[in-house]
Amino acid sequence: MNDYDDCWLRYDRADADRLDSYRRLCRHAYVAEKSPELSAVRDELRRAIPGLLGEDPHLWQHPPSTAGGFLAIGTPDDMRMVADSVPVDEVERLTDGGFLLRTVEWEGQRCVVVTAPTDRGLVYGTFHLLRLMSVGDPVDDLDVREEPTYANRLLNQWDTPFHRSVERGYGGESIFDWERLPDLRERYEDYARLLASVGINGVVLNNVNTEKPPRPSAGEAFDAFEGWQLLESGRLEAMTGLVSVFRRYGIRTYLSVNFASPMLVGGLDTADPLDDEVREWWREKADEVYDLIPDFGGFLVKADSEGQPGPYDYDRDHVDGANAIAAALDPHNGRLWWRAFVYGSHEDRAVQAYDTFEPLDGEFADNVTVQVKNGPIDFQPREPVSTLFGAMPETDLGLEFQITGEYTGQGVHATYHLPMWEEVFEFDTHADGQGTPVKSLFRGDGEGVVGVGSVGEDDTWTGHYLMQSNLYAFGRTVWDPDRSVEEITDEWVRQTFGADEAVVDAVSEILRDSWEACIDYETGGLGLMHMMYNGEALLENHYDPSPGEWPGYHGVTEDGVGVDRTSGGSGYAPQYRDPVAERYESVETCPEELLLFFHHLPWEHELSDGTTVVQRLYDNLFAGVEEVERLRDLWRTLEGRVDEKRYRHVSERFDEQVAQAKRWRDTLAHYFYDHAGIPDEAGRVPNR
Ligand code: GCV
Repeated sequence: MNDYDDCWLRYDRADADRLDSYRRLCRHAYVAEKSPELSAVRDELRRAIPGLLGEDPHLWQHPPSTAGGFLAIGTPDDMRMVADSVPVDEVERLTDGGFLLRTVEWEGQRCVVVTAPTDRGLVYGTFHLLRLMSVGDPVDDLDVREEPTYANRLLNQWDTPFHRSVERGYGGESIFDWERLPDLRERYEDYARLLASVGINGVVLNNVNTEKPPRPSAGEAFDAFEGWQLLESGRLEAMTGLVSVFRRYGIRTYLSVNFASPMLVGGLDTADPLDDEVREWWREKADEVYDLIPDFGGFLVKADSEGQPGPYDYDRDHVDGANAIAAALDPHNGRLWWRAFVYGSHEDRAVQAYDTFEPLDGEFADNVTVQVKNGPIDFQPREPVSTLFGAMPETDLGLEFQITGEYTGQGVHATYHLPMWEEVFEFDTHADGQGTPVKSLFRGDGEGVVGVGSVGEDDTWTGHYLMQSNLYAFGRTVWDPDRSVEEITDEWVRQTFGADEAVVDAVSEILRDSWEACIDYETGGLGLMHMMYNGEALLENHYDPSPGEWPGYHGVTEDGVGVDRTSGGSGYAPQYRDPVAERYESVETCPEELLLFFHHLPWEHELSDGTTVVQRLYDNLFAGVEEVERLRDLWRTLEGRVDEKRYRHVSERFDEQVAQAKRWRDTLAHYFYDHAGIPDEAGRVPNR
């Protein structure tokens, strides 16, 4: 028994009404044996069946003839019984990861068949079946056909090897004990299970920040192990066991690498991407990696951003930089993920990514994916979507979401990101005419969706029991962005907390309403953002309110609030296609929830319902706190219905969240009042 939580893979006893049928169909399992993935499937049945059915599974190496019913898991090639009972051509047409679940008659027995064209698909199909039983769905008449929407569904760990820390991680230290590799921990496998159970098929093991500036001068040693060192030969060898753990669950491994690796790891005196020796160094390094890890996914690079080196150091552009590394990966079918999160000369950072990358469309090598954050700033509680989506038709793009709650209350506040991700997915980019939502993009073989991870060594994994939901929801929505928020949330709650309808309703409501509450108390709404503490003293914590620090992000002055990002301002709005650009350009048509992101307006500007901007900001701040109090009270109704440990943990965090939300409300309300000089009509903002 581990101390840490099982999250949604609890496999508690199935509902009594279903138990007979589950036992009849799934207690006996005939599972193909040929691959590591199938041994993971068998292990999962050994874990799940005793819990769900209250009986040990009986695992067979041939179809049992007297069981009366059984579960069969294998490809049609693996098992004649499967080939005889499902339409093989339908299975073969499924994309990698896709699977079928069917309840069939076979030689007088009723059987559940899990089949797929690949072993990875069998892993997903097995987890799908176990999920159905965990939420109490019937399995005696199954006809399920599933395929992942995006080819690449990646997790980006921001785990920093030195000190085992996780940048912006609130679930404790990194679970990866780099110094002790090749020794493995059981936790690696449990993490791989969690990821595979929601369809993640790639993991970048280390932080995109692979170097901690400043670099020591020549002759001086680095004082700590840094991420770039994972490319050293000994480190790569030590990593192969960890890679196998993920491989068993159909997950490919990737590494974040430093652009200056030829110097740092290779001892060259340049990392110029057009230098022959540098290119040769990357080639040899890629060959070495693939010798050790033949199914290695590729590299991820953060270049020319926040102190990380990049092509600009050599007067080269991002195409030069990316293509040099991609060329080394290409013979091995490896992929380079190259982040668009770059800084530059613009006063308004929002315009930077598009200005830098859009002109380079069509120039990146075929095995480069440009990875773009969902919004133009930095994972704020609400941002408009990035203008790059749909703007680079000749380039493979990846969409980057943040699972961890860097700006949404971290490990303390219950802020569910799925409604935000749904808003992003549904946004119509008009890239290919009306009806080109974000979710319709990223469908190429080299494209996909990426989530910045949230787990750590804490017993809860994510630092907050309720925030395990973000990891779950990320995988499920990226598997199928058409699945509704309600459906995904309901699945998660039932697997995590059981079938008590009062619990299901309350937890679902808490999650559903939490994001809007956070926007209200952390920003006042209307598209304001980035008022978080960013100073050195608290390690740029991005948690406490500090609106005076970065006025450029919210544009608060004595005459008004908001940032002019129209064509007369920083020029961000015109980066969208029409009619989106036109909609944002005008104060009249700009949606209120983003109004101050695009426009600097007088404090007394009237909104559509006649309320002034400043009054709406006050109202939202107070409403946000009231909402969190309501959600806390809703959680309190669950005392005695949820186990004591999780009940108390969440209750304590809610108390802290309410206190912190009040701190935000009061700080921002005073800040607005100090600049606007206009009192709250309801008299709630006292003079200081
Ligand atoms: C990994 C923000 C975060 C940084 C993060 C960076 C990035 O600036 O605060 O911690 O660095 O984004 O996405 O690269």
